[in-house]
Amino acid sequence: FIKPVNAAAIELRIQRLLTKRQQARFRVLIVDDDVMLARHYQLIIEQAGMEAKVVNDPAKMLIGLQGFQPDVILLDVNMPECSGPELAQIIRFKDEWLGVPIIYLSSETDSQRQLDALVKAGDDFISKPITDQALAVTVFARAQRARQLAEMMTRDSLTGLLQHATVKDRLSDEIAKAKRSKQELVVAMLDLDHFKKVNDQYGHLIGDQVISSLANLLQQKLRKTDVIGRYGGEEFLLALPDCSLQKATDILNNIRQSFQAIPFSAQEQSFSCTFSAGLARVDTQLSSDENIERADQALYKAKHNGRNRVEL
Ligand code: GH3
Ligand code: MG
Ligand code: MG
Ligand code: MG
Repeated sequence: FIKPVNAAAIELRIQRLLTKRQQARFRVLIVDDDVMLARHYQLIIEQAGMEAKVVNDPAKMLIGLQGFQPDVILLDVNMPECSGPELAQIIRFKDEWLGVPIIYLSSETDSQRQLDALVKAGDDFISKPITDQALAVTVFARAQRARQLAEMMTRDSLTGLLQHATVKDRLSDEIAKAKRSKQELVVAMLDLDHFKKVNDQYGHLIGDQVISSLANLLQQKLRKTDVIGRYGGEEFLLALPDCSLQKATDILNNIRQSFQAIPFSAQEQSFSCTFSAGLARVDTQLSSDENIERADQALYKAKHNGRNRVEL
């Protein structure tokens, strides 16, 4: 029943398609009450270089989702206790799973019933028979697209930096890591100085260019392991792992001076811009919000003490 797949060729092609960021293998959750069939799909998916997990009991699907965090769900349509479309509706009910593609895989050939399933919830309908290779490639393409979109959602569109919610999540991750490794972690909050004046004088588009320039500079000057986010309009949140307060102060002062030296031009005038920064050594006993609050207080001090400076 389980026949070998021409998987080596598929896997080779797939691995070449993967970019560096996507190297974590795609995860596929297979929900099918037919144990043998589900196992067969699992083999096809695994042989094509992806990870697969099988859930035979629809009641256990949510646990499967939670633990496995799939990139794609391959869903049977006809199951005794709960139909595929009903399950898909339950999945779609949770924001957390909104972006995960649901592909029905069934021998249902009635197009009206296929349509009904897709209208309820779900993204694709694969009707059998389908070749192993076509199944693997379809699932792979869906997973790849879902990853790209998920990655895009974490980024701020103007600067390409992590957006507000994501940078907060990453800070929490770093705090947990620092707690385990007992390494120093610094959190920093940056805010452009008198930015309202830049907007008022030169317009919002020029203001946006200033924001982008600072974002580029931060990406150039900081390490790959540092976390850089656009926290708000002209505010940036950084997490610098394995870094002392002194080192962080030096780094931020260096960036501050480089930024100040960038010439912007608008309306046949040249102008420069500055930012202020507040730093705090992360206290792993405190929440990420409380740590951000401490960096914010230091930022307030930098503003109060005249701007264009770094304070603790
Ligand atoms: P301070 O030195 O005290 O920070 O003065 P400020 O004028 O920079 O004051 P504040 O930080 O409160 O003001 C932020 C301003 O930044 C308000 C808003 O017009 C502008 N801003 C926020 N987001 C954007 C954006 O995405 N693009 C542009 N061009 N301006 C923005
Ligand atoms: Mg079935
Ligand atoms: Mg501000
Ligand atoms: Mg400001």
